[in-house]
Amino acid sequence: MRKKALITGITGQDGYYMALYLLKKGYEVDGMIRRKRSNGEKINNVNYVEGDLTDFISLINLAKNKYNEIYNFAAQSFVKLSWEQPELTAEVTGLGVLRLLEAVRQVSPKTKIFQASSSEMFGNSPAPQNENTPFKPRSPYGISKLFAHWTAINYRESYGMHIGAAIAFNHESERRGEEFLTRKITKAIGEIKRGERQYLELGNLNAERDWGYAPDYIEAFYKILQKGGDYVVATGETHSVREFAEKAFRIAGLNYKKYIKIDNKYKRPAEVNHLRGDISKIRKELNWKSKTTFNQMIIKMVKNDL
Ligand code: NAP
Ligand code: G4F
Repeated sequence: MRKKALITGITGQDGYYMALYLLKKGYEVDGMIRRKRSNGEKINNVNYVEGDLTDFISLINLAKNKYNEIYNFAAQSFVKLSWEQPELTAEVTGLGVLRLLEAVRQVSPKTKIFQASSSEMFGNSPAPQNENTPFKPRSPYGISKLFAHWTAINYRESYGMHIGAAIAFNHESERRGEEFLTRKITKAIGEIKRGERQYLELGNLNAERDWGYAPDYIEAFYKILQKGGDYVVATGETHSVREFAEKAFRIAGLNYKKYIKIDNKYKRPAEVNHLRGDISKIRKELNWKSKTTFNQMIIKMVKNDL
């Protein structure tokens, strides 16, 4: 019989790639959306179902489908917004996961669950960060993700539920939301090249991230769900915001210094300065490492937006 999976956050970057990955493997895929819209983008062969992480009843009703696997990508995932909407972020990104786990526990406790945890939970804990690094979140988003992460561990330990969590470092792609740094830059480069804008405003150019390519990470997420447990998913390399901008503009034949202006409104009340993942555990236990290099990823993203 075909396995049946539910993907929450199907309209986001990771939900999209996960749907394609599971369909290719022969799964029946349900995608949870907040409300059916006639003009929303649809992925062929995905069955769209309504639900919201803030609404327990909808989650109970979905759990009644007794999925083999649930991939939870739904979240208020934009760190900067989490200072402006801390309560909503805690409600969706934190408590939403508790609601989902509790619904599954009550109705379909054998369903295997994947939780998208985040390297933002590490805050400024020294790099390289691995599964044993202390969590010191510095944003309402990081705090909410940490609540969700500990709740996932607690449901695993208390009720024996099968739960896999990726402590995922930043991952980007041509489908990355336009508010996030990398896509904001590649989109602006396309606009500058077409003469639609003159410059780009950014915040802190000194922050450093371990940026990977989202489609590579989907395979890791699948493996993590099958095995259960907590795994760092990263590349092991770090680069600054300035370096990303410099390379991306250079690929388009431009000098970034001529186009970037600093606007303090894009700076955060507290920054995570340096993220670099230690992927020893996932490499050893799940035989996974990312394939696409930093340069290859930037080239794909820039070309897509030109
Ligand atoms: P994304 O593009 O921002 O997608 C977020 C998804 O969550 C959207 O489909 C959104 O649906 C949905 N959502 C928001 N509020 C919801 C609610 N109340 N109920 C149900 N769905 C809701 O995020 P992403 O980059 O694909 O990331 C996927 C997951 O991984 C997120 O949980 C994120 O926090 C986590 N993560 C991402 C990264 C990364 O670098 N990408 C790294 C670590 C962890 P709408 O279209 O309706 O808004
Ligand atoms: O692209 P960002 O907004 O991603 P951030 O905050 O690292 O969060 C992403 O990765 C997390 C994993 O660590 C996920 F959990 C989370 O859901 C999300 O996907 O910002 C990257 C860096 C930051 O240091 C930010 O301060 O870029 C810096 N930055 C500088 N100027 C900017 C800007 N970020 C944005 N979005 N916009 C700017 O103008």
